[in-house]
Amino acid sequence: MNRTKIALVSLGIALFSAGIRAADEPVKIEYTVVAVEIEGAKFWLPNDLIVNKGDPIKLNLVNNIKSEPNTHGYSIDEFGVKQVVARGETRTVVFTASKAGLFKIYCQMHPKHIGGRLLVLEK
Ligand SMILES: [Cu+2]
Repeated sequence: MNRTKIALVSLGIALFSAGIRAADEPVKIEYTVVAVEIEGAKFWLPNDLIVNKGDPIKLNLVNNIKSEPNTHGYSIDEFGVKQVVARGETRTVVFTASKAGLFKIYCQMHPKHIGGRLLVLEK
């Protein structure tokens, strides 16, 4: 085998190894969740999120509601999530889904704002 072939085989082994290591690492779950208004009702969409216990979660919260008021909240009490997002802005929330179960997602500022559920599956 010449040096070029040895180098390519080594590179292939290195990439294969990197692939195995990456598969063992926890998957980072990232969702973009958008506040929208549909026929007068305000929603966070998608309203239901599904993750595995232990997953590190990143949520990008976008407020696209054009009507007043111009700020909306996004809360998940069990994971200490409590964010306020102004119209046209994006806020990021990072947390780990450390326990399994079904948890309420809601706007802490407006009880009528339709929230959702976070389903954390036991691995
Ligand atoms: Cu709201």
